[in-house]
Amino acid sequence: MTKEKGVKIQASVQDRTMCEATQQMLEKARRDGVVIDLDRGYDMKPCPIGEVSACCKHCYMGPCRLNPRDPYKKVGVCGATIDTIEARNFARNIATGSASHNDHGRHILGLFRGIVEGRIKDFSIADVLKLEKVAKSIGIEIEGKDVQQVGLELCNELEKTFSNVDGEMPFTKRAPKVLQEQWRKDGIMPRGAMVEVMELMSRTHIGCDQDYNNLITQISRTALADGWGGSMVATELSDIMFGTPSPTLADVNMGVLKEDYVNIIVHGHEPAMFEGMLAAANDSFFIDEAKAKGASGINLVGMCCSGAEMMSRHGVPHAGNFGSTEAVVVTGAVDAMVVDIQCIKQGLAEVAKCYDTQLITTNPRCHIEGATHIEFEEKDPRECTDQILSKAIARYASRKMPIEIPQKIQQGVHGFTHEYIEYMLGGTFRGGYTPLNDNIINGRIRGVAGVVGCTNPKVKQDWVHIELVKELIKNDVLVLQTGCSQIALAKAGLLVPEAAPLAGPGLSEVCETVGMPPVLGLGSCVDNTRILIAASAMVESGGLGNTIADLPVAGCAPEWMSEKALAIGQYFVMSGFYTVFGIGFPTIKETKFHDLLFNGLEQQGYGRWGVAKDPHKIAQMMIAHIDKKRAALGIDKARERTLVDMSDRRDLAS
Ligand code: SF4
Ligand code: MSK
Repeated sequence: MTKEKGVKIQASVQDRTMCEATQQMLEKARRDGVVIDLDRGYDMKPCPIGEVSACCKHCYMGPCRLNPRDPYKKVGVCGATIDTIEARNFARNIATGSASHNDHGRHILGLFRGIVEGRIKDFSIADVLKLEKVAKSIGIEIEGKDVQQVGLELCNELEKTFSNVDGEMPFTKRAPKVLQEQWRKDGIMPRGAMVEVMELMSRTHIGCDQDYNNLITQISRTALADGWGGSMVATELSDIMFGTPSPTLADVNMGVLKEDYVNIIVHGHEPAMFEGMLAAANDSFFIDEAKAKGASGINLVGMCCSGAEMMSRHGVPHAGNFGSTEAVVVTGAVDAMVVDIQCIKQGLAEVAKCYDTQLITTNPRCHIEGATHIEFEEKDPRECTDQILSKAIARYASRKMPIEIPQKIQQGVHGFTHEYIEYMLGGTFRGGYTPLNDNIINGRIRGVAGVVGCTNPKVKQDWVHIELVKELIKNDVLVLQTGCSQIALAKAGLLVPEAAPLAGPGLSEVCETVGMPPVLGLGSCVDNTRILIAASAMVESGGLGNTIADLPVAGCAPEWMSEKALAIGQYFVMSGFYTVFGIGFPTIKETKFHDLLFNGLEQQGYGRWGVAKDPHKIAQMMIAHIDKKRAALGIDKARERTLVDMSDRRDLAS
C-alpha cells in the first residue's frame, strides 16, 4: 500500500464527513497508509484565479489571467474582458454538462429503439401506461395502435431531441404555455442537443461571441436542451423500459455490505448495465457458484445515481453517495466495483489496487487506466455481466484483505415520482395536483424546494445537505430530492414518514394525513426532470400563477461539484426557479456577467442564481424567495392565519 507523496492529513475525520461509516473508513484508510479523496480534497488548495473563472486558455496567445480583486483592470491578450472570459468559461461548463446528460439520454433512446424494433431481446417495455401517457403528452395519437407502433412513433419523435437542427425539442411542449412563449420570444427555445452544444462551443472560440449578453442566450438554450431534452428522455424512457418507481423501502449506507457474501457495487449513471447485473446476479448458476466457494450468496448494491435509480425501482440497497465511493473500497469487502459513466473518480483505481478489489469499467465512453474493461452491450448483456460475476466470485474465494464493514444502515422510503405525487395526494379517482396547490394556498405547505446534487470534499460531506433540508422542512417547505443529496438525507434518517414531526406544524399535518415523509426522494440527477414536470403540473392545476417563475418554489445544490450540476442549475433558472448553489460560484461578484445571472435573468421573467456557503443562510434565502412569491400571489395572508402555536390553539379552544 502506498501513501500519496506530499499529502498532509490535518483534519479530523469528523471534520471531513458527517457520515459515520465514511468516518470509520477514512480512519482505516489513514491507518492503512492509503490516501482517499476526502483527504486529497482537504490538501488541494484551489487556484484562486481559476476558482472565480478569471482565467482563459481558449487560445495559445494565453493562457491569460485577470486580477480577481480588480477584474476590470486588465483584459486578455486578445482584449477579452472579464465578462467575456467568465461567460465563455461558464458556457463551456454548460456545454459539457448538457452534452453528458444528452449523451446519456441518446444512449437510452438507442436501447428503446432496439427493443421496439425487436433487435434487443433481453430488455422489454415494463410500463405500457406510461408509454402511452408520454406519447400523448407530445401529441402522438395512440388510438387503435399497438404498443410497438406507439413505441416506434415515440422513438422517432424523441430522436429529434438530439438531431433537430431547427424546430423545437419535443418535450418542451410539456412546459407551461407562458414559459414556452417566453423561450420563443427570447430565442432560447432549444432545437436539438447536438446543434445547441456545437453552436455554444463554436461561439466560445477565440474571436467569436464576445458579448456576454449574447452568449447567455446560447448558454440558456443549451441548458434547456438538457432539462427538457436528454435528461427528460433518459428519465421517461427508463421508466417505460424498467418500470416507473413507486415508494419502496430500501437500506442505505455501508452496512448493506455483507462479509459472508460476494459483494458487487454498481456505480455510475445509466441504468441498463445495472439492470443487466441484477438479472445475472439472481441466476441460480452464479448463486450456486458463489456458495460452492463458501459464500452465502451474491450481494448486489448500488452507489451514486444509477444506485439511486435501482433503489427507487427495485429496492436495491445503496452503499453511499459520491463522497463515499473510495471510502467503501477501504472496507476490503468489495469484491468488484463495476462502473459505467460519470462521477467515477480515477482515484478509485489506486484505492481498488490497495484493497485488491476488482475495478471494472463497462462503457466504451469511460475507460480508466489500471481498471479491467469488460464492455457491456445491450444486445448481449450476459457476455459482460457473467464475466463480472465470475471475477467477483473468484476475488471472494481468494480474499486476502482484512474486512471491516461499518455497521451503519438506515432504512428509508424512495421512489417518488410526479405520477405518484399526483396519485398520493389525489387518489385514483381525483388524482392531480389540486390538493398540493390547495395546501400551498392555505399555507400548510409554505412552498416546495428541490434539494439535489453532489457532495464535494471542499466541505464536510453531507453536512450542508442535512442542515439545509432540516431547516426547510422545519419551516413547512416540502423538499424534493435527487442524486447524492437524497442519499445524504436517507443516511440521516429523514426519508421516512416518522420524520414528519421534524417538519413545521403545517407540513407535518399534511405528511401525517397522507402518510408520506417530509422529504421525497425522486431518483438520480437526470430525474431532476421529475421536478420540472411536477412544477409544470402545479401551474396547470391553477391558483399559483401562470408560469413556474410565479410558484413559491426554489432549488438548491448545496455541495455541488460537477459541470452537470451547473447545467442543471441553469435549466432550473431558465425554467423559472430561484436556484442557490453552496460551496461557491465560478464568477466574480462585481462583474456584469455575475449580475446578469444573479439579477438580470429574473428581471427578464426567469428565475435567478444565488450562492451561499452556510446552510442556514441558504435556507433563509430560499424561504425569503418563497415568501416573496406567496406575497405576489396574494396568499401570504392565508399562511399568517395558519401560524398559530400551541398556546394560541389552547386560547382558541377555550
Ligand atoms: Fe487570452 Fe484571449 Fe486567448 Fe483567452 S482567447 S487565452 S483571453 S488571448
Ligand atoms: S452522481 S453529478 S455526484 S449528484 Fe449523479 Fe452525485 Fe452529482 Fe454525480
